[in-house]
Amino acid sequence: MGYVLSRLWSYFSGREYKIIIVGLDNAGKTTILYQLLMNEVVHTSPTIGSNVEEITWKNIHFIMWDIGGQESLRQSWSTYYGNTDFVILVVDSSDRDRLSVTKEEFYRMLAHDDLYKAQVLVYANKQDIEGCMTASEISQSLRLTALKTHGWHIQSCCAITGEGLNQGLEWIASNIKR
Ligand code: G3D
Repeated sequence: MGYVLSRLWSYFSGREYKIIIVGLDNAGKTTILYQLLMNEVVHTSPTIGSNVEEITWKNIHFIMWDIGGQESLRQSWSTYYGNTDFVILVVDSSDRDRLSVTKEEFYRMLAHDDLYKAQVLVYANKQDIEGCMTASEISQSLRLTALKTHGWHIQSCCAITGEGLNQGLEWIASNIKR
């Protein structure tokens, strides 16, 4: 279903850029999507399947897919990959225990043929939580500097306040391949 919708979007909306938002459950993906959309915090519940929203930012049109991150749903992530311009990987910076799982899923995803052209923005989310990992720690753990196959950028943020989210979009906007 997600794949079909994504193909339809890309067919009918040539000047829109497709972004998929991935990450483990509870990372803050849905909060980020709706913070970007409405600039307000919404009460979220675990994403079953996906949420999709159209966001216009500085006259650039994005279609953003927020894909459920629970273990049972991760196998279906690849059905959303077609025609993706950017991947936003959301990391819960306070969740040290599962960073290795994020890393595993991240590299599995990047190896997929449908994502060979996609660039990656990593949001190091939940920076408001005391003792959380810094963006630099996360970058090291994910071995981002060794990633040569895809353009990437890491941005610390707090989805609750919205801090850092626009800087991430700035990076995306300046790396769009028209
Ligand atoms: P998901 O879509 O990745 O599964 P959600 O994650 O957006 O549903 O967020 C999961 C929980 O983390 C939510 O709390 C949400 O409010 C919280 N959250 C998201 N971003 C931040 C952040 O930057 N800081 C803090 N402190 N919390 C954040 P609940 O309590 O509703 O489960």
